[in-house]
Amino acid sequence: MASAPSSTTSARPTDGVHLPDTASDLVKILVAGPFGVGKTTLIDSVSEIAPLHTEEHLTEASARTDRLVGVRDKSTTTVAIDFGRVSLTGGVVLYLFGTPGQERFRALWDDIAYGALGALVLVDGRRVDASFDVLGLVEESGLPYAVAFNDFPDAPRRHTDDELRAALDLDAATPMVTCDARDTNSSIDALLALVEHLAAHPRETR
Ligand SMILES: Nc1nc2c(ncn2[C@@H]2O[C@H](COP(=O)(O)OP(=O)(O)OP(=O)(O)O)[C@@H](O)[C@H]2O)c(=O)[nH]1
Ligand SMILES: [Mg+2]
Repeated sequence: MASAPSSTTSARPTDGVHLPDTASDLVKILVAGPFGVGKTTLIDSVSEIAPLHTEEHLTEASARTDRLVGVRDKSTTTVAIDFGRVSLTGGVVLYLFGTPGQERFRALWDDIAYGALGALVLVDGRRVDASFDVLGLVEESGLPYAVAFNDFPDAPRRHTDDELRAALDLDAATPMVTCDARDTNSSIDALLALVEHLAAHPRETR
């Protein structure tokens, strides 16, 4: 797996509310991925402000709509967006918008993606195919992105980087890192991999 930049380049502001005086580049980033992959967890782990969540309990009523394969222990789900903010050194501030993971929220995608400069796409190594739809959406929207494989303990380790890249049909330039969304430094490293990619491959129309 490609290694991500060191998280020591991140900076947390002091009061957890206001932007640091050094803030110069404010960037909207999507945190995308399938149902239950860890989007809410990642935003929680890095946000310097109290994150906004729109969690609701999963009920029997949604059992026939939501694919619970691989995420049977989940009791809540995001029904609109997650939102958080993290400041990096160099004046870059990321506004993180977590997308809902379920197919029935597809209609929200264009609105949530509006104005974003890039996306961090989370992939669950236990069910790689669950990420295909989201990757398709991100590519369709022309957003540069990085892929973060979330480190679930029971994920199979039998695939090489090349095999995973081939399975996801990733360009050679697309960053691919491993990540534990529960861990702040690991999550920041994944975001830094994306930011470095955005700096190296800016979108033509912004
Ligand atoms: N081991 C491990 N567990 C994780 C990781 N990321 C998330 N989890 C766990 O996976 C479960 C689901 O995480 P969520 O953050 O709710 O996933 P989500 O993508 O926001 O889910 P939806 O909004 O319903 O699509 C939680 O119990 C997390 O603690 C990870 O990187 N490693
Ligand atoms: Mg969520």
